Amino acid sequence: PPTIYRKDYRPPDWLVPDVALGFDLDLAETLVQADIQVTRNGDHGEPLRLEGDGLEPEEVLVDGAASNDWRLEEGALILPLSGDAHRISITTRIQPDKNTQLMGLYASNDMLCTQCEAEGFRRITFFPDRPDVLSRYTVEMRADKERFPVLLSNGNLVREEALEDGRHLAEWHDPWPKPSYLFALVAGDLVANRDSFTTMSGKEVDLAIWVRPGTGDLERTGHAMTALKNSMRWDEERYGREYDLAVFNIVAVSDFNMGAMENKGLNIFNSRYILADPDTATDADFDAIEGVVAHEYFHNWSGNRVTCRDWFQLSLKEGFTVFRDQSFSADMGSAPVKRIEDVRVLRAAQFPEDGGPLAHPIRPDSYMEISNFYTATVYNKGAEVIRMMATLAGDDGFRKATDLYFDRHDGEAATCEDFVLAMEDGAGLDLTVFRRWYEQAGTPQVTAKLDHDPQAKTATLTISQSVPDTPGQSDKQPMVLPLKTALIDRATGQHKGEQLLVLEEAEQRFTFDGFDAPPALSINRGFSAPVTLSSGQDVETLAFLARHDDDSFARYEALQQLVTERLVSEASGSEAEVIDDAMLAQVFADILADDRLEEAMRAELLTLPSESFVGEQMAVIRPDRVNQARQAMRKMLGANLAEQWQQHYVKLAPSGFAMDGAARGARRMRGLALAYLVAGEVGDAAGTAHAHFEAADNMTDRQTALASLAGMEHPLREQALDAFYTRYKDNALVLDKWFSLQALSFHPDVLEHIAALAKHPDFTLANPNRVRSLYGALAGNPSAFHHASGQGYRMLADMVIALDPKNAQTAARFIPPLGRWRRFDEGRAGLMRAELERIRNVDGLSRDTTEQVVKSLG
Ligand code: HT7
Ligand code: ZN
Repeated sequence: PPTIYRKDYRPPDWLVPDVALGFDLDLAETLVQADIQVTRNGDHGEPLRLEGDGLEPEEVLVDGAASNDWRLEEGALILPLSGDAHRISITTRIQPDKNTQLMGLYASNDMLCTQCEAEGFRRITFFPDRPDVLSRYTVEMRADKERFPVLLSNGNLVREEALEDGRHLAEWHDPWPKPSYLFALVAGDLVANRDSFTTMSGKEVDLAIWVRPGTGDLERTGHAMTALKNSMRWDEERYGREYDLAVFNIVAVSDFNMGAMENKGLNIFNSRYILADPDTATDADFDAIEGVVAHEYFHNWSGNRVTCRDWFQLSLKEGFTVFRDQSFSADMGSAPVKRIEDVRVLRAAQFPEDGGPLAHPIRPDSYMEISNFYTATVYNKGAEVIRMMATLAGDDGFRKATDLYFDRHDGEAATCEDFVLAMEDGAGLDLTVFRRWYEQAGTPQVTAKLDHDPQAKTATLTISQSVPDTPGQSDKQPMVLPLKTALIDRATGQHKGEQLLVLEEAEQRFTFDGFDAPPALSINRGFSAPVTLSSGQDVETLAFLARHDDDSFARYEALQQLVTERLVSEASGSEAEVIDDAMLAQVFADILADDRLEEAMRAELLTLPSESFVGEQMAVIRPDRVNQARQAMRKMLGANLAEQWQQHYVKLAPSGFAMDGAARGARRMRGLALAYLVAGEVGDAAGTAHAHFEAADNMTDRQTALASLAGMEHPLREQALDAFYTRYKDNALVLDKWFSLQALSFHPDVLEHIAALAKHPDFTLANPNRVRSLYGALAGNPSAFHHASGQGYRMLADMVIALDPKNAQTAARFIPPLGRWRRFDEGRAGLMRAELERIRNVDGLSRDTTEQVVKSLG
């Protein structure tokens, strides 16, 4: 496939100020009538190019007269035009129920819905389908009233009419000019949870969350509605952003390639990010729903009112919006816990990407298929880059800068550079060097060394950085790294205040006065810069920080470092000085006994780093050895601290169900205590887990217990799995959990279980959530995926080959785990490569999967 380069950007030759769309909707065949006003943009003789993907025009009119003077080129319709302004009318016919790619107009559970970002609109009609062409849309929808009683599109409803033959019509008008990727329609038999919101200037907005009737889903929309109203208020208070239409609709659909979509005034969601009640959704699901609802709502300003000039600028809307949703969730719950979770996600998904064959800057220079660039780098590292600018600007400066950005670019398609300029002008910063974050891929490696001079009573901190080579980029420049730092007195546990050290060079020295004794170094507090940092501090210092650091993130980090260094040393057979069992158990015991800690934070501190994270720290990843070392550590901590876990387990037993922060924290900590009791084989572990399962009055407890049981060779395992299946077999989202937790288990036969689940009558490649529930879990379970036989790799590759012709986007997302082959021992690397080659050799492989496979093979 051809490569598209950022440097080749040219403004559009033709603009489209107004669009009128007519749809005669039906599952099998939909007629699309597009009337577009086009105006020549500048002085040139270029024809009008309207992108199309799999379309044939039935009729083309220019200013009302039939025209044959057009041609199709790579799917696009090319139309020479003599004047500077014309009206183009094009008729196309599409088959929604044959659309398995879930891009454009498609059918899901007898409902019709759209997904247009990034390039799906061209599957509906011919159009300059690029984000810098902004148009006002009027949409007329006609459909059978019984089968499609609800007809929704962007903006405001302006007309509704009954038609002949049981059909009806709805007309929607969106007054805000928008790019085609924000177009949406939904037609179906739906019911709504309705509410309203009064904006800061007193305007009333009708809110509705639409779901399928008769499924119990309507009763599961309350949490999403609360999240929506909280988001609307928060964006007013924190960013001064008010909602700008009289209605805000959300529709939940079961078949969706990603999480959700921010179409103007008509957000479309993967149902897993809308539907929740305590019986079917975990506390983590509730949090994810709050975060995604907020994310899509916040796009109304960061993405819709100010959109992207081209897809290379994707992080302009996504990085900024992730930062905004992270800040919102931090404000709604526990900010320190949220920060740790966000860093866990970054380290799990983005750091490996940054260190692998698919590494790219947050503003990529080129792509073959833009869908492959909805990545953890663009989203999560993009958010970290915004966070660093917010740290450098301070709260007031950041707010001034975002106000300036929204004022300057409202109604425009902007660039990342526009955002940085607004930061500079609004907050009075010089971001010349900082811009490298947009240009250079790779996670900076930072070394910090603290020296103490007893005579001068000074502590000198030497910090150095380097940015590793990544595909197509070497010899990188140093980055700007804002490092929040404190030097903690070991005797008192106090420090003289946190300082923001800004590293701009490859190496810098900072000297601090007034230290009689060597302090403990607390650096990158709050994870103020997205780097890997080694401070070379000894086990005693890290144990001290794990017990006493007043920055929650730094405290967590110290304990993670202690545990990770020990596991890496065991898995790689190194002789490094690492924490021993007794000391580690003592640190855990002290944290278990620390009565100032919130339970959620205690659980966060005591959760071991994942096998994948530990593996990533090794020169050559040995998944089996990491698994052995980590399981042994869990067992040791479970058994040595049995009494303490037991005490917490009993103390945190609920007297009834509640959803407040304290109750959720207690559930989490109690679940962790159960996991350690099971790992430590304390008493009748299976009996305890089964009792937890049986007593559960909510999905969080039920899933925690079932996940433990799923890893056991015990008759209670099957009993509990069967009971769960029987109870929830009609709820697709809960059944996804049933697939996932079996595939993620520590059971010795997990691979056979996964193979059997792939043949289960409830498994289907047609539903992306179901595919992810089984194969995402396979790829996320190192013992299964990296089984020395190569069977895990083979299963994943078989699935990709089967899925690619049906849903290329979802198939391509499973390539990166195989693309990590260079990090593994020779045997595994060879097996992984062989599977990539097998996929590459498939005839007719999609552009999406081809790009990922070719880049992964290198
Ligand atoms: N902006 C949305 C992106 C999205 C998407 C992209 C490609 C294919 C399907 C998709 N569905 C949604 C999601 C978001 O970041 O809000
Ligand atoms: Zn987004």
